Amino acid sequence: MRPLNKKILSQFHRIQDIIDNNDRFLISTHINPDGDAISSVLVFYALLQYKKKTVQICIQDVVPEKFNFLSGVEAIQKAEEMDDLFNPEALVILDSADLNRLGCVKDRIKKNHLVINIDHHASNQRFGNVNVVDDSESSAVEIVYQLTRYMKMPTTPEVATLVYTGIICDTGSFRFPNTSERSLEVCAEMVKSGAVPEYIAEKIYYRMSRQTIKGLASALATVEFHYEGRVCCMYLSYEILKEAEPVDTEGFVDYLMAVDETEVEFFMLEKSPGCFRVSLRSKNTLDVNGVARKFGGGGHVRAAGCTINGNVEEVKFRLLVELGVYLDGK
Ligand SMILES: [Mn+2]
Repeated sequence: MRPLNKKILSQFHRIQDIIDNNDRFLISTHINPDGDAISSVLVFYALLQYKKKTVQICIQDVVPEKFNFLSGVEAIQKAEEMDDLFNPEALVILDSADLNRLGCVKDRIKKNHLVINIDHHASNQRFGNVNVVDDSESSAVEIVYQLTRYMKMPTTPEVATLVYTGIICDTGSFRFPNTSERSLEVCAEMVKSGAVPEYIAEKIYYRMSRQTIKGLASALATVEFHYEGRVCCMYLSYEILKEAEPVDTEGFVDYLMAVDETEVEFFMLEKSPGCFRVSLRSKNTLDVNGVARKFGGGGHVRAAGCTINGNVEEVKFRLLVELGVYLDGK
């Protein structure tokens, strides 16, 4: 294991103190949870179970079906299923740059709660009593894994599977710029500890539902190019999303990144009528975090998101105008 820097060590020490001195914990993560969010929650859950604590996990939105093979996933509750009588002493918030990212789970936080914040987003607001924020890490789960080692929890095959899953999801299977020597080393350690890459890849990438591939086809039919092909975008309308079977849109924007000679890609998902969840990607240096922040969102330099209201043409126009400023500024 890589030696931890002093600052992170002292934060880990404080987290260990909180865990040792409290019994009831609530773990949560951001809305529309992705593989890193779910894995980091479940690794922290394993850690607290190992320490014999009373734990509940609560996430605003439903966990996508493809993650149903992960150990502990059945313990995740939706916000409305939460036990109102459960009164946690400490909250563990993972992979979330600010408390608004928790959606309605934010309302559960009380002044007297101790808050542990572990994240790898540069834009993190340091809202916790303890904050472990390291944007040099590939994923939140990579940090949580280091905490488990610090606290001497054995890495079971189940935990190894969680950590490996979180890292491949956040690095786009080792394609994105956050793929580091360190994240590859951790994945090698996970394989040694019992994670099976082919099994995990099959679960994550080869189980798309019929409704999801139809949704992808609808989105791809809307592809447009702007600024001489430097920007590529598409959208998925609420009309298609509202059908009975859910469409899992995670990774849709990545299809746009496959197009040659584009610099920026964005995908507009109409979550409810007139309300678009926008995912932005940048292949080079253009800072989409800056663009997303203009609309109240955020993320990383090369991957960010925001929510914009309007009809699809208005939303697209506003994004293109903002992107134009950045494209000219290069
Ligand atoms: Mn993440």
